[in-house]
Amino acid sequence: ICAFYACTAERKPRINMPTTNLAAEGLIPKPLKVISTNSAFALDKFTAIYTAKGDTGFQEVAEFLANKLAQKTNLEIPVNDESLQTLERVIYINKSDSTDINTPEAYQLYINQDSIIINANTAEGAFRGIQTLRQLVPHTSNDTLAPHTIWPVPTGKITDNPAFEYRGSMLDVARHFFSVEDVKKYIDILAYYKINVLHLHLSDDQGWRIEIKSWPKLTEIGGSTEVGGEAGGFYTQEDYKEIVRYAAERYMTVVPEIDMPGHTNAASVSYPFLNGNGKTPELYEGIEVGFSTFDTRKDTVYAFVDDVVREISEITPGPYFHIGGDESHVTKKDDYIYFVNRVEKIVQKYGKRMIGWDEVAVADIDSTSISQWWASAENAKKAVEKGMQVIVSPATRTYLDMKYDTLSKFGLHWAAYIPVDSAYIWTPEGYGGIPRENILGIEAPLWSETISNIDELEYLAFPRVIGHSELSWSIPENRNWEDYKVRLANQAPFLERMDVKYYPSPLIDWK
Ligand code: TNX
Repeated sequence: ICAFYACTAERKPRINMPTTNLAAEGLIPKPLKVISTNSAFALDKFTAIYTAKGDTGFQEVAEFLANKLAQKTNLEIPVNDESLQTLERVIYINKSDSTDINTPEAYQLYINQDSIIINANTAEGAFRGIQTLRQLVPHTSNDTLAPHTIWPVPTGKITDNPAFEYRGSMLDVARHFFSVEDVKKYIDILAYYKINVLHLHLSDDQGWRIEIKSWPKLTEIGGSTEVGGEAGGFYTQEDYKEIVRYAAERYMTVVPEIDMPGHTNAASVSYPFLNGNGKTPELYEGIEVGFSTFDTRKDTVYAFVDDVVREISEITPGPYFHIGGDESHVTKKDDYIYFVNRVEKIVQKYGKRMIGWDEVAVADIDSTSISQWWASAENAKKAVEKGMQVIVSPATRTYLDMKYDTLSKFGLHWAAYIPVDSAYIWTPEGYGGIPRENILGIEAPLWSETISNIDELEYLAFPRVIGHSELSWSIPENRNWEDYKVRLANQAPFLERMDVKYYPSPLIDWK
């Protein structure tokens, strides 16, 4: 006997939802605006996802969400399944032309009792929005509120938009090589925190890590070792494309860096004509800096640079090419300026915007090029005078290779000890007097002299880079250490489920 009321009740169970507070959820980075409506959406086996049809990327974003929710909950949530007759609980991912959502990464997330609606102008915005939703799904299910398992998601409205368009982390794969799998794991975790740039430091004195078809010895010889003398490694162009593809699936831009004219020992060992310091180069496995340089007055050096920039640019969809330019201590100043001027033109010829470490601002550089401030306030000022955008990466705050404290197992400490609070409590807006409009964003570099595997990488990067994600996404009014600290503690279940070997800083009351 199935009275109408009872059937409905069985098919679409009425669930008495607990009182919730969306605004008190442990979201990182903190969204722009959150309004709580204090009920819950019961994510369960009756939930389906639908997207705008025919809009590029939205279907993929929905499938990404379904996949991640399956990993977390074991639910198999259908995406755009037309055969479902009655919609029980629905997640809509909509393309919206609303002018309230006025940047590509902006989104609105409306969570009601029976539906979740994500509005974005672009699939990229929708992708950022689903990261917020992923964070709102509880780590453990509730088996008592309903006759079946549910994951209650707090109701309310979120309006969100990033403070900075460039939110990055750098990985040094030159001092120690990291496999494609390792890099993918790093990308996947960063994307959860809405980081949208991965800068790969692909060459240095100790290793050349990317296949250049026209100069095969770079990887054959230059890629053969790393710090400490272990066998280095390199990415074939196919490997690199796979990293780029995986990042793009997460709306993350890969910025390739070939560090020049200093930090080039591995290149000069492979092709000794490149060398400008008069020494016969040998493979280098130490951690000194500043001893190598290209011969910046030789045309053949520029033919080489042209090939390298061309081949890498061809497989890099993102708009940037990083030429390094740091610590060229054995390059004469005039030679250095001449080099950066010429290489900037090569980068532009291949359709890319040049990024360089802060030293490049001494050259006659174009306002479209970008300076990455790591050490010198004077160089940063020069960049601003030239009308350049600046990426803020102060070594004392953002260097992920700095030790947390004297007890840290890995890391250096030439710039500072950087405990988790010190990495977070500073203001990138107007940092060092740079006008806000000149700041493109923030990047946290992870140099790898002292780390040689993914566990060690994760120990240094996490949890600090999570704080950098908030500094680059959330506005200053929404940032507060005491509040952040609690939200960070709540990341432990996610990090553990993802098998991230984060440093359990004693400053945080981990859950
Ligand atoms: C300085 S930061 C460097 C790197 C080192 C790092 C170690 C920068 C542009 N150059 O070559 O790996 O310090 O912390």
